[in-house]
Amino acid sequence: MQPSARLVRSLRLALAAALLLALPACAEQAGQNGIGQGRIVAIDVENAEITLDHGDIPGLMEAMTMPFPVSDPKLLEGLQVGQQVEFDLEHRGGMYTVKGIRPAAP
Ligand SMILES: [Cu+2]
Repeated sequence: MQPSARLVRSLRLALAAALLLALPACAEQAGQNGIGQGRIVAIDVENAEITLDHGDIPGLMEAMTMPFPVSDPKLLEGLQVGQQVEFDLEHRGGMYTVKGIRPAAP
């Protein structure tokens, strides 16, 4: 084997090893989603926030009353304090965000 061919071969091996090592760093942690049910305690359109007295959301959190940021303040239009709702919750990077909300089926 000529020296140049050997060099090319070891460079290829080094490149392949570097690509393999770089792969796990590219995998971004995916968000977790859940659907919750509860009652509206407060609505804050200005701060795009809703406070919900919600039941257990399997895999995300137990029952409690807490404020949630909403992804779009328009989601709060037409909702009323005291209303029973169903909502879509996303958990990503330690943050809980309401991505959708609708009156609960009677
Ligand atoms: Cu909660």
